[in-house]
Amino acid sequence: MKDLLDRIVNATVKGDETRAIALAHEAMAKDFDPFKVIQQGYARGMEIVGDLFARLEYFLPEVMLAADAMTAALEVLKPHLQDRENGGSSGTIVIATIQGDLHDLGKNIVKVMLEAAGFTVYDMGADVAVSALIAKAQEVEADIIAASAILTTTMAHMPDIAKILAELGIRDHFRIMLGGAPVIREWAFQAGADGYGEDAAEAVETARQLMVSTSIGAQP
Ligand code: B12
Repeated sequence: MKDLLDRIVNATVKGDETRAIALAHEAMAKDFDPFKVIQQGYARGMEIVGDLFARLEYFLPEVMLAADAMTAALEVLKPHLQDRENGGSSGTIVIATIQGDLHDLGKNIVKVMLEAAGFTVYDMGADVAVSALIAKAQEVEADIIAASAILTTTMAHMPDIAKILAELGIRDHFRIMLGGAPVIREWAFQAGADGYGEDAAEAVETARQLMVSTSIGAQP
């Protein structure tokens, strides 16, 4: 499996969409765990792309190619993820990247993994106002409001979710789950979250716990 994961990381870093798709098919044909393939393959590749971008060795076009390669491969893996789960919906989640923030790759991985775990997920995309996120959650009677922030500047909008829900008198109608690269656990709970996930696997674990927890705003 290690060799295949290395090749997936490599294809993602190179932004080779054709190879990224072919490798996703190969991994499924060999019956590899699609969760591992995403986390240790494509997401790992994007981390490396992030480092290269930070070191000014990669620029926008390379980053976008890598992102497209990963997104295309996720489409191949998605049905296989769903195959492993059965039964009805585990719960309803509204997810978005917070306003001012266009980074949606991490949020998309989280969404795919949550769907694979049986959740019904309403994805509002990126750059979504907190008020719109809350309105959607009310409309679909969501159990969980999940928000992603990748910029330290946009993180600042996250506490507004709990604040506005409280002002509307509906704080106890929803669980809040926060995540994204600059968001750390302690900060998330201070911002009023009920749950946090460092990566997509933890996001799924947290969402499952939130569905059975009874207290709102509980500390970890
Ligand atoms: C790709 C990228 C872009 C792409 C985004 C494409 C897209 N569709 O997403 C583009 C080119 C558009 C872009 C633009 C910009 N970017 Co940019 N970008 C990145 C880059 C290289 C990778 C981010 C990424 O996708 N990582 C991979 C994903 C899989 O990881 P992730 O997002 O962290 O998600 C995981 C976890 O955080 C978690 N998670 C994520 N969301 C959620 C949600 C919940 C609920 C939970 C539980 C968990 C969870 O699970 C995910 C999977 O494991 C980073 C560099 C880096 N090292 O990260 C810079 C980076 C984030 N960008 C940065 C900046 C500054 C910008 C720009 C301002 C650049 C500019 N000057 O124009 C603009 C801002 C545009 C905007 N308004 O948003 C800075 C941010 C600095 C900061 N501290 O705020 C970074 C860190 C680069 C740097 N070193 O300077 N960027």
